[in-house]
Amino acid sequence: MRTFREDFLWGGATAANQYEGAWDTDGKGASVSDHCTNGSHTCPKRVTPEFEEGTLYPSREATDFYHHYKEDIALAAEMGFKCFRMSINWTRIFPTGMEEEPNEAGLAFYDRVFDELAKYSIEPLVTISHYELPYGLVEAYNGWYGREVIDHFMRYVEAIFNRYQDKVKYWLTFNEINSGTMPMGAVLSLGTIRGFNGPVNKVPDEPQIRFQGLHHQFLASARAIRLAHEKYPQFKMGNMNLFATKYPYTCNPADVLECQKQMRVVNWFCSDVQARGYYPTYMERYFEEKGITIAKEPGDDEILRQGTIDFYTFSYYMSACETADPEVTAKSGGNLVGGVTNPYLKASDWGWQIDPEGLRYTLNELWDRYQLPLMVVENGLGARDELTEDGKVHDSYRIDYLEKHIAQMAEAVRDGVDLMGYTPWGWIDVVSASTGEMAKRYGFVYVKKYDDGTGDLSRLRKDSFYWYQNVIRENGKQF
Ligand code: BGP
Repeated sequence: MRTFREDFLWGGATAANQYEGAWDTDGKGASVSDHCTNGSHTCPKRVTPEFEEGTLYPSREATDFYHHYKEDIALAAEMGFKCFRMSINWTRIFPTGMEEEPNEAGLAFYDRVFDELAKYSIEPLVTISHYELPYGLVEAYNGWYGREVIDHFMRYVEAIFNRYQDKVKYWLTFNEINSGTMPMGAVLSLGTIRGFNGPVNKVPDEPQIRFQGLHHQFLASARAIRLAHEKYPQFKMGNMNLFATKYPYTCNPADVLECQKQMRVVNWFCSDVQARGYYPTYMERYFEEKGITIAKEPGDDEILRQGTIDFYTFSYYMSACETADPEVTAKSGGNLVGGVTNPYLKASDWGWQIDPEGLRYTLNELWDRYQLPLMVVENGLGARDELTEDGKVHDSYRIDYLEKHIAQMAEAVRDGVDLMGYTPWGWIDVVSASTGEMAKRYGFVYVKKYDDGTGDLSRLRKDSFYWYQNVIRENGKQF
């Protein structure tokens, strides 16, 4: 029977905008996330073009990796991490996104981080753009809607590829690129929110603008990959797709077809472009029915064909159902996109339906479709943790969630999937992407930082820390 590879990349995932803090230190500029206020499960976070006095912007301090990187990397090493997923904050390198020359102090920070990781032989896995679009590009071009942003992005990519060519091997171009197929993607990923002031669930939805922006991201991703393949053959280039797995609500063929349609637009479209190098034909009808026209320039198709990925990565937290029946109204939440409630599953406190077997199913589907090495670069349970008086967190619920998902990954490996690694989300507590909360925690390490902005940022090992350390030590043999 197959088992996890000997060189399996066990680790954890973070993103600069939710973790680093130091939002204006050493020349850093503001990104979209620095313009987002805090929120909660019931009260959406807001985007404000001007900073409001007395309002909390949680990404600004976050959990302060900027000043804790040595301590945090030592904790990761103590757990036995082989891999550390992080992102580079574009605005640390190009503060408005439009400068001609990179900011040396920003580049130097990541040198220090990569050198620290190297000390422990931990492989960095770097997301080039993880919800960190410079706000300057929102104002100048309406974010990724402006084709000019591709060239600004490439200047950033050239700077970091050149600088870190001997330190980083694994790169992901855009985090959850398919979030652009969903309304929330306009804020988080595309930045097509010029002048918008208000709660994130009230951003006017303009599919024409979103899908055009996505086309520009495809081109940017493909150009970065082409550059890597031409100039840095040691690099391995991946995508990153939000996988919100969907099942037909019943075996009624109408439900099956509805589910297929949703799977294609939400989950497969971006993956197909990035793995195969061209737009899938099923999108023609979708665009036509929605009145969307993608403006392409000569040469675009060629760029997409030349910039396909070497490995496929995705986030997986939950699944949902789809139905054609308007009478079925029970809806569940999810990672930017939900669906119809599945009566066989239970949900987290934030309404995301927990489905470990869905991960095995998804891995098998992905392997069959692309035959590319796969990596689960986000997975985990956002939960409220209780800190005991003696500084412990007994998070058996988190261990239970992760244990069940790793067991299903092991099944998928036995099914024949080539799985490279696993980096559960927020291995140390970070700010939530969807709600801006600290109360929604994922980590093996607890950070004393709270929703009112207080907390001394000290780090404490949760029960799950020791559990995960053991999983890595055994290379997942217990599954
Ligand atoms: C993904 C993002 C991450 C992360 C995670 C958990 O969509 O890539 O940035 O935040 O979801 O989501 P949340 O923080 O909303 O619970």
